[in-house]
Amino acid sequence: MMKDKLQNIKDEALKAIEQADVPEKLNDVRVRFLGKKGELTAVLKGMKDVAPEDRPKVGQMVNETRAAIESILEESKVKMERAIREEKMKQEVIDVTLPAKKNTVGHRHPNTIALEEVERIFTGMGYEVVEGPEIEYDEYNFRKLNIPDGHPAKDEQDTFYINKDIVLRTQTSPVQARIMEQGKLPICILSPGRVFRSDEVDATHSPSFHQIEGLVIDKNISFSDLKGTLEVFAKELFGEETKTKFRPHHFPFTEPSAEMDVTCFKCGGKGCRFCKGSGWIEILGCGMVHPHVLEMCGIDPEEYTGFAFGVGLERIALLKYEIDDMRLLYENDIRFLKQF
Ligand code: 2NL
Repeated sequence: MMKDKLQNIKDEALKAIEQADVPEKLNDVRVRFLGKKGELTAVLKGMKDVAPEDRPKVGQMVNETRAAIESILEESKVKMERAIREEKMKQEVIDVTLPAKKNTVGHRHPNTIALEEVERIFTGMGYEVVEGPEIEYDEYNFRKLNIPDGHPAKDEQDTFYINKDIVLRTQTSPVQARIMEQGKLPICILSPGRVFRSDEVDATHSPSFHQIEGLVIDKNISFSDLKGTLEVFAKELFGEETKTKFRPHHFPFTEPSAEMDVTCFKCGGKGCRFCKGSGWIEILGCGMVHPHVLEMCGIDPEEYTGFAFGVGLERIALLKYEIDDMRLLYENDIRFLKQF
């Protein structure tokens, strides 16, 4: 009788195990048959109704049944887990023969390439690169650079005013004026950075562009130092065969002032479409720092002299990469940018 009962429990358990399709259901089977309130445990609890001489035998049968159910449960669990893992592996398989994702690492903007080239040339000659604020006092942007009130450069048409004393800098010279004021001499610096003019956008103008200015101040600095330095710069940037030409010009902050032309690197000076037939290309403005500027920045012009120059970064980038429209530099069209 007891034997039949145990056999029934075992059959029931096996059926339940067979029907279990997830590990949680196997666990349910364990609880239902082997748990504290399980069917097999109930049989053990009913031992008191079994004749004492039969108890060891019944006990042994119960244990055997428990062991049998346990071992089948364990076996099913292992099988089920293996199946689950195999299914997962199948789904997560990596097809190493698929074409790789295109590597879209970018590169430096042509402006940045040109800037780093110019910086390389001047740091090689001992210049230190310095930066300063893009929003400046009128005082530093104009007055200390000998640009008095009423000067055309100060016209509202040309300058962005924050208020009557503060402007978006129209040049990077104020950075240099601040260095001069600190009073540590000699000075040999390069100040690149963004500048602003109230210009309409066209092929050669933008309300925001970049300038690289340089300033050297020491005892006995002369115009020949300026010429020699900028000639080295031109040769490094455009090639050893490049010739330079200085034309008199006017800037309020330098005296004398000049513009430097280089021989056209396309035709070597014979004249072509690129240099509009002249053989020369204008690349920068320069001059000896005006004594009044030195004075206003706390430097004695009797003791010290210096030269300064200013280059438009976009102009260099356009020339170097033969780009004919400045707007292309700002549109950030990847099809354009990836050519450089
Ligand atoms: C140009 C001309 C120039 C300077 C910038 C300068 C700075 C100080 C004192 C004197 Cl602190 N001069 N800078 C001098 C001459 C020309 O730039 O056409 N730039 C695009």
